[in-house]
Amino acid sequence: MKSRHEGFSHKVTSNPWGLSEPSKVVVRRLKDMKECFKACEEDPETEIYRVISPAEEEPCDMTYALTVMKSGKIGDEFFMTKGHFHKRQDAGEVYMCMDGEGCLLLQDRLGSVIRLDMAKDDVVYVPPAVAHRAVNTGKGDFVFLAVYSPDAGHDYESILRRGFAKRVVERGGSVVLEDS
Ligand code: PAN
Ligand code: ZN
Repeated sequence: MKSRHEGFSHKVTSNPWGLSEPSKVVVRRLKDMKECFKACEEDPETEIYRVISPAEEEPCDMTYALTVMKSGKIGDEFFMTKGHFHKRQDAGEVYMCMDGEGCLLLQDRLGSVIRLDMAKDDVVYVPPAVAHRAVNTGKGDFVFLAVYSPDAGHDYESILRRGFAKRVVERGGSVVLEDS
């Protein structure tokens, strides 16, 4: 394995979307995130998204991960990520949209939410200390690269307990942000 001090690189591949080797893949299915959707009658094995990241284990100060989210809905809610705060309060992140259309929900510790739309070639800064969730509102895969510090840590529990105050749903063919 190459040392991280030598740098590392990957190709973002399309068709299918992914990262070149050496990389690892985590698949999130409906059964892994039932608490996130209001309805969950769909097949628990339904893949919602996958996260592909470098396979190297050596510690480093920056890394990246590619998220590939399918298009679809559970009930009236668009496919989305679980969402998390970073454990480190000073750790922000940059998202770059490679394909598709969607949005990011950012929720602060007081529960206020903003929605930032994202489409191919958009770059978005996610500030520290906000929970962030990506939502695929388009008809194809929603693909984005996240660049962050691996020691930021992912805190899923805090936002799961409280929940996002808004959800992204389809109403009469339109994408709508409504109170949870
Ligand atoms: C992203 C997310 C990725 C999956 O790389 O981890 O999109 O979302 P969840 O982690 O909420 O399941 C990121 O924000 N990293 O910090
Ligand atoms: Zn993050």
